[in-house]
Amino acid sequence: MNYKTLKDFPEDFLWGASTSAYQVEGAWDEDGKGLSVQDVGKYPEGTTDFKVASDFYHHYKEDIKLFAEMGFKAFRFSVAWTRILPNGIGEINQKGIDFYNNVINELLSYGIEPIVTMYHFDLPYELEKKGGWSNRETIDAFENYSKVVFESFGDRVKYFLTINEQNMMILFGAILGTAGEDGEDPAKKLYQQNHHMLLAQAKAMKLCHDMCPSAKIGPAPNISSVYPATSKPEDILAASNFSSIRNWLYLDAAVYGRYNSVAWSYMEKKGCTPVIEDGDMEVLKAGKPDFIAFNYYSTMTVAENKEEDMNDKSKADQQRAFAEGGVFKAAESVGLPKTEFGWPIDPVGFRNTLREINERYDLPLIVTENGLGAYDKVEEGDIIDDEYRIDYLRKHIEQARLAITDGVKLFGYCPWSAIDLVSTHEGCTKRYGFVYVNRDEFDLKDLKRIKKKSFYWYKDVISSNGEKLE
Ligand code: BGP
Repeated sequence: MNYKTLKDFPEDFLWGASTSAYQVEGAWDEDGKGLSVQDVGKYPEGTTDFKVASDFYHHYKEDIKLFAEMGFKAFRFSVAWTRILPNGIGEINQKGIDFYNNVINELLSYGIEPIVTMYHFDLPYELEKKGGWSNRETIDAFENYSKVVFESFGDRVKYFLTINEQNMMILFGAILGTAGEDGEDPAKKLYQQNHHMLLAQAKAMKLCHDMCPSAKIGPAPNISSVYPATSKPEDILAASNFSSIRNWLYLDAAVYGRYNSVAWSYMEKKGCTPVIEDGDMEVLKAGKPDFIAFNYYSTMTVAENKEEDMNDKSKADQQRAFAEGGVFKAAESVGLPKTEFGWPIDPVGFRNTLREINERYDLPLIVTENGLGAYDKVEEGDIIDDEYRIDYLRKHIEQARLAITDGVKLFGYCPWSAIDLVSTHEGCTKRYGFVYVNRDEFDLKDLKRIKKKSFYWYKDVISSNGEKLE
């Protein structure tokens, strides 16, 4: 739909950007921090580990100053569970609490709203050794950890996110380093883990409402509209299958406290339905989100897959679909350009996705990731001309405004990432930030911060409340 006049971004719109603890902090074993699954993982050849990352742990003041200079209204970051509970459960590490208190207080001193993700791919290794999310005790461990988070930070934090991209951990855990040491688990185990995470999330949402009545909480999955490769009814059905399995399984459970019926039938077909114990569904229903946070990078395109044994995940990741026998298979998108890393670029798909979520759930929405991974170059005079990133973000912000005009209750936009950090599986030279961090995969150099062209551009976007995009 075209409009003659567009609605404005709301006046208190949360312009900001995002990071996650293990991808940005470094200080992997400092000040009492315990090991997470990311610290013991195997890293793809040619890519760095997460030991130093962007060293935000030691640079947070300098970095937050840069965020303030850009005019951020919000900063979305995650708490490393192992920094405050080194073993996942048990003794609290005061130094970890102190670090996040410092970060939160520093943000607030500039009037930047902290948006806190409680768990972003970094399960404590001590819990993983006891079975990780396959073990029901991890639900209690997460509830206990949530309690510590709410007790420690709930007096100042108004927005909490439960679990980052639970859907991606279930679909691509081996790639994201969250699947444990033996690589990908069988589907039966994965969907049991999924059930446990859903319960943990529901308990945390309930606890947040009980303990911090003025705070709001929501899930943070990766959501992408799924397109059929053609208008053939069979392709449309395949797209609906994949969307239920990839998107709605997670949001239906978070918002309505029930399993999506197509996703459930898929699990039945594969023989991987989870064991649901007495009282579980009541727990799911009792946890209600105040809003939906979601990460959007691109849409997915799929086609009918008639062959039962046509399963292929070899080229798949967060934004590249795969093939499931008799359910769907990845197809080429029509006419969409791709990033250097092969992810389709689809700003209109962003509007589609916003509208779809709005129609299904009718809740306020915040975008907690969106962005372009690229090999940035530093030219003479410390110039980083990342016009391609500006172009990507500009087109997505334009579509966000159209979605607001469509009636979507969007209250914030936090692209990925505030500063350069280490990608989940493609190293630190796949950069996303507004601020360049001077390091290579294996040469830490001086970790100097350099403002990219997009830094100045985003500053203008924010100060004009989304009016000035050129
Ligand atoms: C999301 C994750 C982030 C982030 C981003 C970019 O899936 O929530 O942690 O890294 O994708 O992906 P990548 O790092 O694989 O390029």
